[in-house]
Amino acid sequence: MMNRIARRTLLAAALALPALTALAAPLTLGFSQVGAESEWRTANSASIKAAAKEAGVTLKFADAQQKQENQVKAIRSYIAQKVDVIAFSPVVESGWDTVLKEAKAAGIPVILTDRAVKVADESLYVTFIGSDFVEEGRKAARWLLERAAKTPSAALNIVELQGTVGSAPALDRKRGFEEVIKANPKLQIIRSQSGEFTRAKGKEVMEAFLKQRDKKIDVLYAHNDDMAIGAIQAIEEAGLKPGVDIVIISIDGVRGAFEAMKAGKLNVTVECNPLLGPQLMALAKEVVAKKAVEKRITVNEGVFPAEVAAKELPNRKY
Ligand code: GYE
Repeated sequence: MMNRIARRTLLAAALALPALTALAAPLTLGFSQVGAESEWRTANSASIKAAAKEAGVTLKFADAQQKQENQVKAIRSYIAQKVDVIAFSPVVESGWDTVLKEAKAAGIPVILTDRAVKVADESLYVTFIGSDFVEEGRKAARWLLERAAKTPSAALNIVELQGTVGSAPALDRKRGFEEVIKANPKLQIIRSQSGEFTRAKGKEVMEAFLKQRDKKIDVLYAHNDDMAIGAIQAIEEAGLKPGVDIVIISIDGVRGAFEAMKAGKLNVTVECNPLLGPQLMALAKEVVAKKAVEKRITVNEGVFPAEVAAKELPNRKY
């Protein structure tokens, strides 16, 4: 017959078993991606998928095709599937309160990646990992201020291609840029419209800007490289030299931008790092293990003018 100690040990082991299995079971992460609108986004999705594999995380991944309703649907389905943690890159800033309350009620933690949300109750998400978009806008404008200081006589009419309407990067990149250009009254934004972060739309809107001949366009500020690349085509088709006749500033720092800079068609790109996968997986594990994490995790980024493009291109990872 088993003695009391042996019985207790057995009992303790049996009780611990479910906990152990839970520990050993791979963590399931439900991720709702914005879409596939840009080179940045493609690199971001690839990073998340590769990092999940590497970290042994079971990833459920849905592409929302730039539609908030698709993201809400994906998040609801992750709740129904009882995933361990939900992460998403919100296409726009507002309108998330209801679905995030549902996740909270289900006890599923939420991590924001890349883009922020505006919610009344900040406890609806655990943490946000991504870039400081206002600072990116400021960096773009500082580069222009310095350049303008070298040609003091020039009037500098700027056209702006904004990102997706209502998205954090579009709102913040506009705000940061406007804040800094105020220092020089010659820098004026004469037209500003959304190019939805895509090449096709960037080209289309730039064509429309070029057709309005009331004022000369000196500078293009594009909220991402893809729209700048689309606009470069429009500028060339209009018989002008991009990077020379019109100074072009954009954001992201994707390979396509470095190639355009090497060809002398783009003047500067402000880096925005899409390789968030490894950090996201580490965070997801910590959050599921109920460890305390920072509410806001930012990414370190640089500014790359055309002069360094050829040297930097081989080092680029996206
Ligand atoms: O700059 C743009 C993409 O949210 C930082 O989204 C991201 C932006 C990026 O479509 O290219």
